[in-house]
Amino acid sequence: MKVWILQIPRIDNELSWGLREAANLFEKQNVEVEIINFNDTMYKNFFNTDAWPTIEEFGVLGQGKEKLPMQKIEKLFYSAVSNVQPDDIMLWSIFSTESREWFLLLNILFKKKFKNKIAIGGSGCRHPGETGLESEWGDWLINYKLVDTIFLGESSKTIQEFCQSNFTITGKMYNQTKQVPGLGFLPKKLLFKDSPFNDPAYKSKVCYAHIPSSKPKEQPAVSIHFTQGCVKKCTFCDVPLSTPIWNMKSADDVLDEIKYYHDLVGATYFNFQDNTINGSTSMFLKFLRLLSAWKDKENIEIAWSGQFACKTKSHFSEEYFNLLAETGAKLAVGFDHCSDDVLDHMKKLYKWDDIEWFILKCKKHNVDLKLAMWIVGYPTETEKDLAEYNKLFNLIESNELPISTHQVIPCSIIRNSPLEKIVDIDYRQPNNWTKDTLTHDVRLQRKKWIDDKLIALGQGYFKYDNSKMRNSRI
Ligand code: B12
Ligand code: SF4
Repeated sequence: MKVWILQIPRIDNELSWGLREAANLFEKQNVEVEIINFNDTMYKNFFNTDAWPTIEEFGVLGQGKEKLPMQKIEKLFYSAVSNVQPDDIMLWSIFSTESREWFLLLNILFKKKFKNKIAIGGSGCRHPGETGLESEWGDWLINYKLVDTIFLGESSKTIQEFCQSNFTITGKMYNQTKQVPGLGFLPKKLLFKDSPFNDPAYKSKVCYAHIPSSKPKEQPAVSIHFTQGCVKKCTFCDVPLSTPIWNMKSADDVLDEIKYYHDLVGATYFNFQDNTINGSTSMFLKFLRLLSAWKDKENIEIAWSGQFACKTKSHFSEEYFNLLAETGAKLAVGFDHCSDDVLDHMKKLYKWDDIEWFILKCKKHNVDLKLAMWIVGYPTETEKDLAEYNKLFNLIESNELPISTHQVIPCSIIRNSPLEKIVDIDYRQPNNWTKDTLTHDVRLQRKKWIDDKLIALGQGYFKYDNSKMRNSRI
């Protein structure tokens, strides 16, 4: 008996890190695993062909109406799964709900010819989080017998339980452990599963926020977990709902994992897949000190990237900024707004003054702000609040900022979040919510105003060629 994990098509051509972790968790239970990278197959066969725009749009929520080159896709798919045996288990990796149309299509093709048990898991299977769609989606899949088992969210315990039940558990499985679970320390063979797909046109198309652009070709982008959940409860965010318990590993444990990957494959670039890597200021500072001392001892250049929280000035020291720069930090920061009233309502716990100070400190110390994220159309955002974005534009005009890319995201309303109570929303069309005069169209106009300004100011933009992809959750 074998477990097959299939990577369904997604926006980029990378194999998801969670899928590798899942494969490793099965192997730890002595289950034989094989990965089918069907995403890569799609890229290799269709990228830069006439069919590509249709294929690229197909996975976007609500847009799967175009005609796909079905005959060729079917042929490629049946060839990819041709070695699956009747008693094997098929697992589908759903990285984000954006790819659910792909899941449905491939699952239906699979069901036509095979009778195997099917389970799904990945970050697109969360509980309850987002707009609540995941959970409902899960119920729907189970009702229509499209899947037998669903792994919602973090799966270190549930995969183990599933194996120990001899793969008989059905329905939705969910856990969030109180400690950071035993993830990571992946074997070498799982690190080099990256796509060999190497089209220069593709490279110029995608701007990675999480992957250092200077990564040497032969090195894998190694990912590491430091934390789970978040210390804050910002009103617009799904993390407090989908991963309510905050955990952080010790700085020493994380350094051990870094050393492990350095010894194993010479890795010097590390992506942290956390929601907030610096939730605990003291633990994170300890980590930076250890990391800096280690790279000095080894006499190597390193770089790392992660989602980093802006905080009030008192959380940062000169030493902190020096360490960020020395260890090659590439930070993705959700500053989220320029209006203090909106920041207060969001429960961000800092003000514009702190944001400005933080950005200028990064400039002074040469800390790379790889991505700055901004929210537009927050339910309480007035015209006056919106105009506060001029403070950002003025800052950009009078300084050369260390921000490589910006991303402006219209606010979405997470089910069961505090925002749900103050807007009019029908979750069958969750992006179409209103709050008085703040309609979908108004939010899009406001986004366009900020987008245009940033582009006119020559700012880098987090952009896929098909920018609809980035807007699909508006
Ligand atoms: C890194 C990241 C990215 C990177 C991915 C880089 C890469 N090559 O992998 C980039 C920037 C490209 C990206 C893009 C997007 N992302 Co993103 N991303 C993340 C982030 C920060 C980390 C994901 C990760 O690797 N975690 C570490 C792994 C180990 O955890 P995991 O994936 O959850 O895996 C565990 C379990 O899920 C399970 N598991 C995983 N796979 C499988 C498979 C099977 C079969 C089983 C049984 C179990 C299993 O086991 C693992 C161990 O417990 C998460 C937020 C977060 N902190 O998790 C958002 C997140 C996954 N992204 C999200 C979204 C929405 C997107 C975009 C759609 C954004 C957009 N509108 O463009 C795109 C879509 C990309 C796509 N579909 O192709 C959402 C997904 C929400 C949802 N339910 O759909 C998340 C959760 C953030 C959020 N809260 O909004 N993203
Ligand atoms: S700090 Fe970031 S991850 Fe944490 S709740 Fe706020 S938005 Fe979400």
